[in-house]
Amino acid sequence: MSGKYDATNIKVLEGLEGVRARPSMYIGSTSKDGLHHLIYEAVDNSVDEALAGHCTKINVIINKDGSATIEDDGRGIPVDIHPQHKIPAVEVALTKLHAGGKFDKKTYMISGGLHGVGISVVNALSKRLIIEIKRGGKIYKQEYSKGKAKSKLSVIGKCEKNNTGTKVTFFPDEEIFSSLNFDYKVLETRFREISFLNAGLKIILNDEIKNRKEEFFASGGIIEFAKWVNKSKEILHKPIYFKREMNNVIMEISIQYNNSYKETIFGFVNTINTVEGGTHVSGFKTALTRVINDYVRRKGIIKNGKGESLSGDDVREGLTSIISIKIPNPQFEGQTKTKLGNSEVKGFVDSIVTSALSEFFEENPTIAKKIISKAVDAAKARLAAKKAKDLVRRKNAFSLGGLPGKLSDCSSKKSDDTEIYIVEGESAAGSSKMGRDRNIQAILPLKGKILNVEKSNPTRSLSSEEITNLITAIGTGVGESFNIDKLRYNKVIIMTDADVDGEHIKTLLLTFFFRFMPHLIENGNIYAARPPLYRIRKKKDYYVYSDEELKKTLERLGATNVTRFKGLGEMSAVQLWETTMNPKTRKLKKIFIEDAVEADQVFSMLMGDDVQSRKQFIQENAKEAQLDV
Ligand code: 0RA
Repeated sequence: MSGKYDATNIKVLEGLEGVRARPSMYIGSTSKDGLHHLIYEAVDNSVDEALAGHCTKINVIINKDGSATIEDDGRGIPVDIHPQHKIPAVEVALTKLHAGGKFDKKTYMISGGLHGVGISVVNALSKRLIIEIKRGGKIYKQEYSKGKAKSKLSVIGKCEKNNTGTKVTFFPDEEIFSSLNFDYKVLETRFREISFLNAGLKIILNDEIKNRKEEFFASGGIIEFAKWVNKSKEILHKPIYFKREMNNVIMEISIQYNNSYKETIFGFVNTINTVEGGTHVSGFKTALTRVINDYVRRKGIIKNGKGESLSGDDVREGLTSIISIKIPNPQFEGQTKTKLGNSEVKGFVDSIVTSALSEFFEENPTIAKKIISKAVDAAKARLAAKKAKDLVRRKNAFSLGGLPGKLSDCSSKKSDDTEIYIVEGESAAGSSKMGRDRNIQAILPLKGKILNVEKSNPTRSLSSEEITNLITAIGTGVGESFNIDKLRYNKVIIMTDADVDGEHIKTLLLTFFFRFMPHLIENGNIYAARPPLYRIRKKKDYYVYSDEELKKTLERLGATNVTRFKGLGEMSAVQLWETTMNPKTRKLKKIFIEDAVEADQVFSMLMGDDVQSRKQFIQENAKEAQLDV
């Protein structure tokens, strides 16, 4: 970090009380994300031990009693007395914040850990933590609570000398966290990622509550990652892979094109997903565009001779790429500290990709041709799409105020507090127009299912009427011409029936936003409305939003009178307002690209051509989808 005052400086000044006083500063939030961060933090410590070459397996258990256990087969945290602190080294690690230089930093050349805050933060935010260490033929144990040792480190047994490792079990403190439930899917996604990024490391996730268990292991590392991302797509070639090491920087890249229109680049720095990109990603992009254009020119592939180049977007259409670099001193920038700032990295990645990829193309002309012909097609489509877009713009310039006729706009022009509901079906649109707060809520009705954007090329989707209505109403434009300042509403709320059709329409819309306005998702502007599933009548009306809640409420009220809402259209304007639209009482689900990997998988599976995995996914998720979203 630079010389500014920031979280890192303050961390050094405070003790573990500081962590409890301001937990979000260390783990991002105290909601679901923060809760999961505790597990990541513990797992990252074990991954560090694996990076140092001493650990091959990490067990993560979600226990029935609400705790989580992370166990590794590393060397075991040292237990000898720390010379300055006069307590066992493990106790230092657990009770001293950011105990920098606590251990020989050389074993930690490359450190993962989202913010590298360490295991002491997990301890500080747990009402109880138990650590067990196997080291030197002995088994040690110690208990903690809210960051403080509750017992002395003691030997509780013996083991084989070569049987070593660390096991941490912690109970997140309900005084700190608003949610205490670990989410299998969230953990699954992250552990899969970690296993791809650490070839040969095995992570076993065992959820004792949901009775689910899975092993994540990728001997091929990021080669398998690229294959996994592309697994429901039609691929053009085997993954291209290279790895180079120089001046303590390790760079690994895998590249595999598929025949879709989407670009998927995942960048990682020390196994941290750099969602906002950074110098490693931009170095890669620059090199890719240059290498492909050079090759095209050298081989005289584009014959029209106008000297037109392929753009970056052209050469990245259908590209899946994983860039993983490991560097000693990463500098993270950006809103969520997930953008790599180290300027020296750009040139490093650029020069390595340039030489490695040129060489690869020379040696594999058939693959080179496939990739280039895809990029040339993309360039043609780009020009066609531009024409289509100009057409849309012209058309809009002639219509009233430029806004679609179907839009019932709100009266406020201040985009900060306005909302647009995108509503499925005629009757629901009618009730929502009557029930809404006209001042701030606009309604855009949708006619049935919008065009499936993944299956059509950009030119076609951008000229469909439902989509142009959506684009004009939202105001930002799409793709390269996207401009967040032109956003006409602060919240874009998708309101569909709580049934299978509604889910499908919602997914279509999300695909649209994901492909054409991903910034709106990142920026937190996209929401799904949550209409109630049931009404319970007992003296007054109660609305419930899930089956679980239904069970609880029926028990609590001792009621039996239940109506299931089949669709939004069944609700009156007043009911719709009270249950789903009133900002004071409604439930909204914010849409995140919490993990772009997962989202991409789901989107292509649901939208793409692979019918088999789509069916399987829907069967597995049908019930949950209705509850969660
Ligand atoms: C520093 C030194 C050594 C091990 C560890 C840290 C270590 C930390 C964690 C945290 C979770 N699992 C871990 N496993 C190991 C060992 C130094 C030595 O034995 O020479």
